Amino acid sequence: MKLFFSPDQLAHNPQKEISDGALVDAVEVPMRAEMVFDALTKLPQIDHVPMRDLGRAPIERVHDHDYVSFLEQLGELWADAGREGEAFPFVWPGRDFRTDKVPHHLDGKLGFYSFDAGTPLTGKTYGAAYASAQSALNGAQALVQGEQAAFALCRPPGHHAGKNYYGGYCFFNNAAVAAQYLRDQGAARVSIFDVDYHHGNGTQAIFYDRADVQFLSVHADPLEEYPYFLGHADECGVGEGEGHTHNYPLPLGTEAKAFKAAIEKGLAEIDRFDPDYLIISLGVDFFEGDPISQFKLTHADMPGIGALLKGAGRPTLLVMEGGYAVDDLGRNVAALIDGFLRS
Ligand code: SP5
Ligand code: ZN
Repeated sequence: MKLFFSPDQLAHNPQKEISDGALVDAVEVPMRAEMVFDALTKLPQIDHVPMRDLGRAPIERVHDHDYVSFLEQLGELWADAGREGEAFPFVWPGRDFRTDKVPHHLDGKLGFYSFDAGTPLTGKTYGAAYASAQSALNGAQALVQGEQAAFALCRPPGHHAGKNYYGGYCFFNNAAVAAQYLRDQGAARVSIFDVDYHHGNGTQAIFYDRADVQFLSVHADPLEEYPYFLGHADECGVGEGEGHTHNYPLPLGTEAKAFKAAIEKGLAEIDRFDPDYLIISLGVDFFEGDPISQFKLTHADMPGIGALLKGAGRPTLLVMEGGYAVDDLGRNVAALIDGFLRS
């Protein structure tokens, strides 16, 4: 299985994030990717291959041009404002506010293009997020060229990012960019199965009114867990997209049995949709040792999850999303991928 990853993705190196009302050490750090890379490249079936730059155009098939440019210019805007460290928004267009004008002031722009204050943004973020999206695009290209499976070691992650907003440690929606690329290369239908502890709100929003990209997500109940405002079971799509979004919220404390039962429900829907390609937004923050999550899957459960996902029987792109138990991250992802490859 081809593995796509660029060292440029490590440039986003935030020191702090806002969590539990305090400025604390960031959890979405470059070391995450290094741990996964080291563990995956030890598997004999894994082949780390060089990347091609497929450009900014496929990213802008999903994200608004002005949003992409804002991220590109953030470092300069932040320095011009005489500020240091990570940028954080603090004011958003809440209910009754206008969103038809982009503010000129940096604090207005930060609020306009984000949905949380938990995502540190720096002058190096754009380059890393761009490279992360290129990993996903290269993985999608490998499928078009006939590979049955590919792994895009995306970091920063993507599934919380919408077409014109960042949040949840995500800037470009790597899985969505890959799905749109596959459509543009001639695929009729693509499924995105989001198997991360958190709901993939950005991916859902991007494809909510579309019949060509099916979105499914297993995740912690949004009444109890981030991102709180999306991911309920009654969100099924709208217009042409009606019936093409499927959410499986699960209670805090969920163990492997219930988690796998939810995945099986999703797999049955994927079979009905009959996609040309499957993209798995994979975050191993469902692990019991994850510092910000509350599911109870063990290291021993990982191969079974991989085997279950392989059972979809489609050309599959795995796109890395969350997972913050850094010391266990590499071996958890490798165990899951080993289960995928063996079955
Ligand atoms: C890609 C991804 O997994 N993003 C997750 C973003 C979660 N951000 C909010 C984290 C809130 C953590 N609160 C629990 C802290 C435990 N002390
Ligand atoms: Zn997550």
